[in-house]
Amino acid sequence: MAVERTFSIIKPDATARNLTGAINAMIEQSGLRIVAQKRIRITREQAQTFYAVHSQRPFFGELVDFMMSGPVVVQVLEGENAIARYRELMGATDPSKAAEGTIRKAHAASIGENSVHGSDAVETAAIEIAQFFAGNEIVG
Ligand code: RTP
Ligand code: MG
Repeated sequence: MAVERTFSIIKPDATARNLTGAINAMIEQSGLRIVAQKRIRITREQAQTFYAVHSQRPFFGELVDFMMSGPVVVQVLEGENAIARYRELMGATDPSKAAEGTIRKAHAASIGENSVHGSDAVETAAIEIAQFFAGNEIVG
């Protein structure tokens, strides 16, 4: 299996509740390695670009406003099969449908405010990492 990198965001609902460390502990306990991390405020333009795939969905405006509503922690996670493993650790988009032991089951408030983002494919992971990190900010 290939060593991959995936892009993660600890979203504003989680930073507001001081959960960065709790979520990072779940990430590290799963065996994934945090190889880059910074706490930032996302601009409207960054949020719109990041979620452009959802621009025609009814929740797009709400999603962009939410992502700007407080600090986020952007991260690069590394490990074998990291993209699928992190999606599994995050749990379903709707926390009421997320499995026991997942980040969203443990911490997420609602389908909109669901605590974490993770890339869904190799191509999107590369694009998302490049949107927020320079190569020399990632230390594997
Ligand atoms: P993400 O992209 O953030 O990792 O989440 P995901 O793949 O599990 O879900 P996706 O379908 O890509 O949706 C992106 C984000 O949009 C918000 N959302 N709100 N109100 C709603 O019905 C609704 N549906 C999605 C969530 O924040 C979701 O994570
Ligand atoms: Mg998604």
